[in-house]
Amino acid sequence: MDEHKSRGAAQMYSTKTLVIGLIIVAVVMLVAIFGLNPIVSAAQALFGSPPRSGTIYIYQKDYYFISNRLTLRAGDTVTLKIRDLSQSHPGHNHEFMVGRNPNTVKTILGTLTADGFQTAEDPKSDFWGGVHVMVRNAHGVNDFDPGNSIMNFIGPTPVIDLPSGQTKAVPGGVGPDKTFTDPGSDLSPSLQPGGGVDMTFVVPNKPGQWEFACFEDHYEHYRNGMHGILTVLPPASTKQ
Ligand SMILES: [Cu+2]
Repeated sequence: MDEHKSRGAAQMYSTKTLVIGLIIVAVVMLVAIFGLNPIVSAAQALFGSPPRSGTIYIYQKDYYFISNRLTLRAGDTVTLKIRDLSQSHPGHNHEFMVGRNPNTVKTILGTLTADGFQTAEDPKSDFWGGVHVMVRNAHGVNDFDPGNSIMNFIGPTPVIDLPSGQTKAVPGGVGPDKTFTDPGSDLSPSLQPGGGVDMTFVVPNKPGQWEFACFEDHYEHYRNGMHGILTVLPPASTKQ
């Protein structure tokens, strides 16, 4: 009887070992075939990724973002440190826009994405609409459109895009008491290779899935894959 029991246990143990072994082999094979990143991305798409807060670096490469997935929680204060790490010669300018539904254009090749997001047209539907954004450490900035945000600058101020397509250079900085906004357009820093900006803001209570993207070079960057997914979670419950 005892012998029978221990044989059963041994059988169970070996079946469990076999299943675990097979799972490990399957994972190793998937990583070998597809690489790690697509599998991590797929897992994040399936199970979500934990929200991040505080300081978050976003690197711009040719033509993709690192990371291309970002989860934030409404009400959290975050500082996005966006850095253009273009490695091409010559390097590429890159943008960072957030929205939904890229604009489209009809071409002989069919309907293709065009510049910017449709959500920018209405500040209420835009991620940045009414959001106070404090910009610090602006360097190597080609130009900066504040879009629907209410934007302040501390320290060196880049060339700022203003309504009606004008731009304005504010040498020496403007300080936190001066705000800029450009209703109806996308918030968009355009960075030169090696450039960067730090944008501090409270994540707006606009839960759901958003996209972040670069549309430089007549939208070629977007079409080449330079876009990622921003997931905004509802604010943390205030109930204890
Ligand atoms: Cu780009």
